[in-house]
Amino acid sequence: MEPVLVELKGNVATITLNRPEKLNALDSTTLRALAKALERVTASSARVLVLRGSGRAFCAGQDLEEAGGGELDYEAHLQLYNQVFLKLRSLPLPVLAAVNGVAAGAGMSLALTADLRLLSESAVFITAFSRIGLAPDTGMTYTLPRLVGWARAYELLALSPEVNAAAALQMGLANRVVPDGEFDEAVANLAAELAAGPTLVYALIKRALDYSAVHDMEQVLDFEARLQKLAGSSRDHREGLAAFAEKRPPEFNGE
Ligand code: LHQ
Repeated sequence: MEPVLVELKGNVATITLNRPEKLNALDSTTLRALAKALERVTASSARVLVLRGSGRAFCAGQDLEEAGGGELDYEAHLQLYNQVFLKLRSLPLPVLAAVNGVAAGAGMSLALTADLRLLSESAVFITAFSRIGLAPDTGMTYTLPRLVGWARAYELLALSPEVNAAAALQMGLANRVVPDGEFDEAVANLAAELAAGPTLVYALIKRALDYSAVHDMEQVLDFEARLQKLAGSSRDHREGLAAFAEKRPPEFNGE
């Protein structure tokens, strides 16, 4: 069975982690397949990427059987993760994590690396690292405090509680929560809405937010001005202005 599935339908790409019997845990083979899947999506004409898990989980993080023997060199192994997660973060197209079930450890990091998180009511986040005597990795110390603040991030990392969907929404880990029975439709609708948007601007929003996380206000203002020069010369900006003048909805194509 393929550990990672890629579907390209219209301008929506979907990558599905596909090891349901292991709650889509990540081993080296799956991570390499995920890297290839991201390359395929990059080379496609997709304008949005949906990430999800097959079966009842989103992703249970590092495959603990692969980690278990003590032979795995964690520092080297994390280079593989880091390449994949950085690639994901630097994708120009918007990335929607469709969190259909539990997301633990690196699986939670994967969801937090996405731009948006849509959760089913039965989804659960667990940082998990401290439960097995590990420090956080896979970008969790970058993404988590930026989403929930330092004090909550520390608590979630230290005590590793199960955060249900309602709590995730309340603390800013989730953008939206929908009943399980409405999940697939809600994912499809949000993906379609994003794919019909000014996707070049979405790429610039992501770059600007990541830049602002580690630069001061003067640098941020300069960076915004540079990005606005790009957006200002885009076809979608011309279309947005024309649509406003003609009192009609804009038709964006991401150019
Ligand atoms: C699994 C896993 C799993 C293998 C469930 N592996 N089989 C990066 C790189 C370098 C170093 C290490 O760390 C990292 C980052 C990390 O991700 S560290 C964190 C790793 N993940 C975890 O510690 C989570 C482990 N899993 C769990 O705590 C539970 O399975 C959760 C809470 C996710 C779900 O619990 P349940 O719903 O009760 O399901 P279950 O535990 O019964 O799991 C179902 C099956 O999936 C079971 O197999 P079995 O053959 O007994 O049916 C589990 O062994 C397997 N599975 N997670 N990470």
